[in-house]
Amino acid sequence: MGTEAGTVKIMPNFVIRYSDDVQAARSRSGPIVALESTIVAHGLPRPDNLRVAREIEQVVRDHGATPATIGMIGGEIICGLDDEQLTRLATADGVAKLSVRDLPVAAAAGLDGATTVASTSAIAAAAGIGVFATGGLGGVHRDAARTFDESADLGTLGRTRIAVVCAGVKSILDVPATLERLESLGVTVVGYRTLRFPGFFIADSGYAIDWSADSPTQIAAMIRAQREQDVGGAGIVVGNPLPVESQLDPALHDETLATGLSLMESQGVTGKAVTPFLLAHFHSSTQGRSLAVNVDIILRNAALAAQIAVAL
Ligand code: PSU
Ligand code: MN
Repeated sequence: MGTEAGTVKIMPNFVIRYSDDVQAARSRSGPIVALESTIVAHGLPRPDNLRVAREIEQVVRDHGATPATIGMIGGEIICGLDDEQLTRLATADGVAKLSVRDLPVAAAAGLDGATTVASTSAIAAAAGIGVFATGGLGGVHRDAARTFDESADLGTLGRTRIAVVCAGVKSILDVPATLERLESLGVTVVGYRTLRFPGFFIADSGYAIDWSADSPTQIAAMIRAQREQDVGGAGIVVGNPLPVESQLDPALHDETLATGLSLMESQGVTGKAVTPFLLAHFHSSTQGRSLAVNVDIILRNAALAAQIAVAL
């Protein structure tokens, strides 16, 4: 990384840096909800991304919790991005997509970066934050038997104590294979008022799960039980489905996914570019419908996550 002429390069500090708000909430053991920044930098199109990032935080506040949006600024892990930092990640070009394995490299290079479900979970757990809200988890991709493409979100949740409120895994993925991997990795999966695994853009993925919870209090009890039992170190996935009337039209969904997958193949898109590519394809080819659904998903998850954090 070059340093611009005339600017003084300050050596970044590699410990997690907390905003005043988040630090105050941590000191009084107040309710905090972790939020990721990849959804802002790479998952949602501009200029909606910045507006939505602010709305997510506001929903958390409206439900009585402190939002802690996590990301990297100039090599420092920030827990509780301020508005200027959030704007920087939402609008700057070249913001890196950072999974857990990228954090040390990006820090040493002094980069700006957005954190995924994997890295946000790991950082939140290290910060003592128990609840995290996102849109949809990463998982096993549809051609994983050939490509081995499985999101690091899964492995990280297999070893990180965090409750992640999500609308299941992204519907661009192989849902049954992802559910199998979550089971192998020992990740708890609970439906919020449902025994069907949510399907992200679609209310029901078509697959059943073993457990459901009826209230934020019940989910908070599960989190507390895990801490007090102290015999498991994995994540708790809380699947919060969209109401059917709010989902993306399933026919439009399947058609858009099919064209997206074939474009991806013909353009040779691989690795960490796959998920942003497919989401961008949805957002650009559904006249804003998938975007509206995606925003709805995130805001609903932020509200439930805040209720759980308050109940804890
Ligand atoms: N949920 C969304 N939009 C997103 C993501 C989740 O509604 O953009 C991001 C999360 O950061 C998740 C990442 O961790 O997509 C998965 O990327 P990959 O498949 O490369 O692991
Ligand atoms: Mn991948």
